[in-house]
Amino acid sequence: MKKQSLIFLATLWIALQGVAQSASDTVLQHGAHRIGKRSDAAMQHWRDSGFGQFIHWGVYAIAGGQWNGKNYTGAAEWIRSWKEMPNETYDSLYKQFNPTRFDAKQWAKQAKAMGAKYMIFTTKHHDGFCMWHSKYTDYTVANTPYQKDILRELIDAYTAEGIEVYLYFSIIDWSHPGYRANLVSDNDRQQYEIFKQFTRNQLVELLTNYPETKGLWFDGTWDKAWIAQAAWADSLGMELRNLHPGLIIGSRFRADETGKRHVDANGHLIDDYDQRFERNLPADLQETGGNDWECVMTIPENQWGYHHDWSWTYCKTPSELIKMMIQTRALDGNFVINFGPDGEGNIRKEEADIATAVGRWMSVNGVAVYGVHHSDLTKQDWGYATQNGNKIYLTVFNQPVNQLLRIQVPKSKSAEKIFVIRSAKLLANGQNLSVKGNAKRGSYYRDKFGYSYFDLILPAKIKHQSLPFVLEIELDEINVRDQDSYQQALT
Ligand code: 2OX
Repeated sequence: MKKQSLIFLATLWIALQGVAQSASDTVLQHGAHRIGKRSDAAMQHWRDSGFGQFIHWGVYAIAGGQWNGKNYTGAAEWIRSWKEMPNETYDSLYKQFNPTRFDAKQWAKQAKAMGAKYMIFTTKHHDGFCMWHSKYTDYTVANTPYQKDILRELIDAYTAEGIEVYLYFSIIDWSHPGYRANLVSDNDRQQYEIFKQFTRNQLVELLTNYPETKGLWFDGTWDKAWIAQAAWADSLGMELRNLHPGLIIGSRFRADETGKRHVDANGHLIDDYDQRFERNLPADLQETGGNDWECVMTIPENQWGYHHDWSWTYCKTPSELIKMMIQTRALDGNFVINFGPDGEGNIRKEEADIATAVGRWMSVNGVAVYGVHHSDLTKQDWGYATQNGNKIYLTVFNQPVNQLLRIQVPKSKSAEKIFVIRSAKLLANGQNLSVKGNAKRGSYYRDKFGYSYFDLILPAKIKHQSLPFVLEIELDEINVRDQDSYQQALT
């Protein structure tokens, strides 16, 4: 291309950008600093990882959602806020924190076997208790009977298994004297400045002492006091990113200067991925806004930290979790399952069993989860489709009553062409499946909306499986003018 044309195109591009921004957008200093997805290798790696593990562990695990023989049905990691439990009692729990059963290597092996590619760990939850040796407070694991640096043990063990570590960090800190939810007096504002400096120091400390960190997962950022810190939080984010190139930060960290969270006043996602899908999934791609996003999911209804008793709460099955994971991947998000180890360092049997079941499924069907994105297929009743290059993965939750699985193929852009299923393979055993009504061999079926369908013939033994199965298919686009037996079935 000639130099002039390049300059012309570049000028046009800049002009169009200018129009797009000036026509309707508010001028923001502290909104999104990028429109659209990050395109660097670190972010692509996050995207390809697809599946992670969350671990909520802190002194709340000792209480386990119970106090004085009473059961707390709120989230167990919030028990300090429960009116029956005195704060002083909670704030002394760390003196008993001695998880002698904790085995970081075993947790990491279990996570690896489950298929997790990354792990998010609660370095500090709302109570302010630090699971690392922070020099900025005494309220850390260093001052418990256990003493050892839990974050260091976990990073070493998970890194050894090839699992990347992200740090959960709560801005809410009930242990810091300067922390406020709301700033109403001059004293509040002075105290909050001390708290902000403390927060900044801890974050710099984490990235400096744990350089293996891939990203920061912020929480507890919904208070008025924090929302009002748009400029300061923005500059802190930049400082952290400069300190740690490639760092991944979700949309929950900071608000813009108009107080908008997650998406700024112009509707653009703040920072790297949408963190709003907590125990919640988008229904379709439109709802994701085309952004990167992540769903973090609990196994019980709403328990993140360890709760002694799960008998009263509805728990998800491996099948439900796998379905959510595939729905997530089919809509270009990452899926994360939470674990809440107990005060001794045990991962409860219910969670271990889920890790085993999900891992067994992933060892066969992981190609449908890792490195994939949404597919070219429309949403269909049998399940969800993901895609990697030319390979489309059909994860089938709703099995047909007969042996025929009807697949709607994408429409060709050309009226003379259609897509056909060239090959189909059952991942569980590598068996190739035949396609009924293959247009290459003759007639095919097309509905009044212009969609074509092909029936895959399933093996008889696939019926009545407890977990979904995955088919890997490839499509061909063929010219139908040459097909002498073209038949249009209007239905
Ligand atoms: C939301 C609105 C009001 C009060 C509390 C919440 N909240 C806090 N919801 N979830 C949380 C924390 N985020 C999860 C990832 C857990 O850490 C949970 O404690």
